[in-house]
Amino acid sequence: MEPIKFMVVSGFLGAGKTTTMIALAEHMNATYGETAIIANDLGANLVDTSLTQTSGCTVTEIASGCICYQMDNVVDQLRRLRDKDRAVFVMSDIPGCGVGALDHVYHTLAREHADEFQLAPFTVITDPERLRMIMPEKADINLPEELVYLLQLQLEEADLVVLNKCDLLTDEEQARYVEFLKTAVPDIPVLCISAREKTGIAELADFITTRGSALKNFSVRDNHEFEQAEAKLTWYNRRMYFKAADDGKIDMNAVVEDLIEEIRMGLIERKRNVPHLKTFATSGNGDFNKASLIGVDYDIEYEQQFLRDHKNMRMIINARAVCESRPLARLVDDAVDEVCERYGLDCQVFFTECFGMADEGR
Ligand SMILES: Nc1nc2c(ncn2[C@@H]2O[C@H](COP(=O)(O)OP(=O)(O)OP(=O)(O)O)[C@@H](O)[C@H]2O)c(=O)[nH]1
Ligand SMILES: [Mg+2]
Repeated sequence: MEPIKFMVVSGFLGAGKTTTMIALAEHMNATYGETAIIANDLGANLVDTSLTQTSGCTVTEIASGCICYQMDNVVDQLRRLRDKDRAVFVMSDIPGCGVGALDHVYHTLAREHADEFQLAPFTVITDPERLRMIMPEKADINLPEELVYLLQLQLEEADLVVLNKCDLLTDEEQARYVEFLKTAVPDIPVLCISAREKTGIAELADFITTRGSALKNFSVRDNHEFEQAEAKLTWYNRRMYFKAADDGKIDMNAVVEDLIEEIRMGLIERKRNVPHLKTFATSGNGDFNKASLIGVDYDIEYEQQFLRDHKNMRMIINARAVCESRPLARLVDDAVDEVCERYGLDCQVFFTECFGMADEGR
C-alpha cells in the first residue's frame, strides 16, 4: 500500500491554521487527491470542527488534548481516513499554544510508521499582527511576555513558515515581514498567502506535496519557559441553546455580537485579554454565524452571519484567554445573562469547561 502524506500545521492562537487547512483541502481535493483535516484542540465542542464541516471537506476531530499525547489515536484516525475516506493527504493542527509536535508526532511516525505515513513539511502559520511583537518595533499588543516567547519558539520548530493574512499588507509591508522572518529563522523557507482570499494556496499546496520534513531535533521537554507561557492561558468551551421566550423571530446576529462585546468589556474591566475567542451558532436549514475575536483591541471578524432571523440558535463558544479561569467563567455567565435579558431569550447550557493550563488539580 502506498504511504499517505501527513502534515502538522502549527502556529499561534488565531494565526489562521483552520482557515488555511480549509483553503488547502479545497484546492487539493480538486488538484491532488482526497485531502482530509483533523481538527485538534484541548477540551471538547470545537468551533473549528463545525466550521470545517461547513466547507464540505472531510474532517474528523481529536479533542480533549494535544495530538502529541495521543499518538495511538492519531495513527487510528490516519488509518481510518485512508481506508474509509480514501484520503491521500491528511493535515492536523495542534492547539494554538502548542509546541513539540515535531518531536512527539513527526519523530514517532518516522520511527514507527514510515511504511504507512510520509511526513510533509512541518508547517507553521504566522500572522503579521502577532509577528510585530518580535519584530524590531517590539509592538505591545497587550499580551504577556511569555506568549511572545511562545511565538518565537513556534517559528523555530518549522520546516516551512507561512506568512498568512497578506491581504492586510501592502507589497512593501509584506517584503519587510519576509525579510524579518529570513533573519529571525534563517534557512527556513517562507511562503506568503491569504487563506481568506485564497491567494498563494496553489504554491503552498505544491510545496507541501513535493517536499518532506527535515525532521530536525527540536524538543520542549523540560523547557520551563514554554511551561510558563502555557500557564498564562485559560481554555473555555461551552455549548448552549438560546430560544426566544415569546417564540418570535430575532436578529440572532445582534445577539452573537452583543454577547462577544459583553465578554470583551468584562475582560477589559479586569485588564485581561483573549488571544482567540470563537463562536459558531446554527439555526434551521444550515444557516450559521461564525465569529472570531483575536484580542480585546480588535474588531469582531465574521466568516459568515445568519441570513435570516430565527426563533432559536445553538451556539458553541471557545475562548483561549489570558485570564484566570474562575473570573473568566463568571464573566461569560454574566454576558449570557445580560443578552438574555436584553433580547428576551431563555438559555439552556448543555456543556461548560474552563481550565487554566496550570490550574491546581487539573
Ligand atoms: N484578513 C485575513 N484574516 C484571516 C485570514 N486567515 C484567517 N483569518 C481570520 O483570522 C481569524 C482566525 O482564523 P483561524 O483560522 O480560526 O485561526 P486558527 O489559527 O485556526 O485559530 P486557533 O485554532 O483558535 O488557534 C478568523 O477571524 C479568520 O477569518 C487571512 O488570510 N486574512
Ligand atoms: Mg483553528
